[in-house]
Amino acid sequence: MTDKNELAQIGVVGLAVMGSNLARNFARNGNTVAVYNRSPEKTHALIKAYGEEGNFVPSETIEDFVASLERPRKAIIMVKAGKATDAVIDQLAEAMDEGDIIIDGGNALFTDTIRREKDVAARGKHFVGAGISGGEEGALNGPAIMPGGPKESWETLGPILESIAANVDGTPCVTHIGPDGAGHFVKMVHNGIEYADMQVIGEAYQLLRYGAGMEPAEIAEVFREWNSGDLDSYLIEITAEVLAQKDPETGAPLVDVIVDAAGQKGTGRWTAINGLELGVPITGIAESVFARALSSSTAQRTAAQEGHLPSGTIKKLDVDKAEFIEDVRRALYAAKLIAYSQGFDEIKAGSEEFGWDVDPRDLATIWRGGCIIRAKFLDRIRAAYDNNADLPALILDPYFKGELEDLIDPWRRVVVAATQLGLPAPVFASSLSYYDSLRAERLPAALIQGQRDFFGAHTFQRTDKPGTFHIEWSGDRGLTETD
Ligand code: NBP
Repeated sequence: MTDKNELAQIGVVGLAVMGSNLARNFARNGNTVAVYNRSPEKTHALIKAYGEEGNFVPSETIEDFVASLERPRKAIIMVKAGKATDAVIDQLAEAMDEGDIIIDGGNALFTDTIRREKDVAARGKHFVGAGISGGEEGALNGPAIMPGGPKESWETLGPILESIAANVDGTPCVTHIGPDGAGHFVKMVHNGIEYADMQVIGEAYQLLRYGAGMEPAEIAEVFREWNSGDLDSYLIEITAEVLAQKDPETGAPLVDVIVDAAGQKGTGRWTAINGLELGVPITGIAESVFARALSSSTAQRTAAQEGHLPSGTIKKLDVDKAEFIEDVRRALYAAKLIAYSQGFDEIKAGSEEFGWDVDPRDLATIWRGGCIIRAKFLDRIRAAYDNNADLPALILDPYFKGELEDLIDPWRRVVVAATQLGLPAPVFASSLSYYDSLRAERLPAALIQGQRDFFGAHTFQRTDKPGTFHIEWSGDRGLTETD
């Protein structure tokens, strides 16, 4: 139904797949929705196909669109991230009045959101950068939403966003994350964790397929079974679906006809870059981004295969298949746990750096539904932060520590097996090194400090007394204390 005289509670600008699904979600949940797209064809197509789903108010100019909103006006931008977002923000800020709210629901880089919030605030309007996860399906049926921006905007926006968000046990998967860029920041880290989660699933598949010699359909059954235990999650569920799928053209397993070069749109890369900038060791996420880059390094991969790079001695799997499958499950669980632990470390560091006061419990709560990394496991993460909001690392929570008792040996066995089988397992292996580094009483960083002092007089600290020291390497090699 459309009614040009009715004022809308919310508006959506940008009616490609995400925007039109989000607009339908608002309408289906009883909200009157103003809709506008730069090229009017998309607006017409939406109304023609889905106009009966609820109350839509279509406009062909941004001025009409703004005029069709009730005050304070609330408009969500769902256009291509980058310049298009800036252009639409400018148009909306021009046409809107003081106190109106502009929401960017695209995948913006959080530093852009910080800049935009300042600019829009200087023009007397509110700006909310909101991370939206769940893809097309989530936008239509209930995404997880991570809004940042001023707290007052949340008071106005909260009920309407709650009406369309996913819902788990009566709790909507949306809450105010923190000021300015906090929402887009946590959405970025969510996507980084998603990269790692997908990669560890991929590594488990690779080991079962080429280590244990299992066929995709058989592995699909294993994933189905895993989905009923600790690993119960959307990504494990869809993995079973993908592995069970046959290519409609050839009848071969679909996974065998898909080119093994993984794409990326950039949010995983941003997470890794930000981890480097903040000095947070998010090794699982960074390795996952590199693993995708390596998969797409076609020229090097071809040359390496044609050039027959030596493999060394490759062993065959010499353990019972059922035991190996269970070991792989546990290694996957352990590596996934590390990825989440590191992701939450990055959120904590970002929150401190930018003064956002993000509560990790909020994320563990809202990520339980709607988003791509939704998993039963998030209930455990929430409980961990409920027990201790200042956990130094998620893996130090008593429950997860207890889980690691059962995971650590299988995890070590799987990394050894992958090495002996000559199969890549970058996140399984690097996460284990991260874990052992955290546990190690002494790290080779002491030697690195010695090297740095040798070539650059960078000084070092001693284990036995306070102060800053230097060795006169090119002189008498005596110890001097520096200021
Ligand atoms: P796209 O990212 O493909 O963007 C297409 C939309 O942007 C169209 O409505 C287009 O209008 C509009 N647009 C462009 Br391009 N330049 C514009 C400009 N200068 N002024 C006004 N409008 C402009 O759409 P999408 O895949 O629906 O994604 C929307 C946002 O949601 C993106 O930021 C994306 O990163 C994010 N997101 C997507 C997913 C997903 O699964 N696809 C998930 C989560 C978040 P036109 O019709 O006139 O060309």
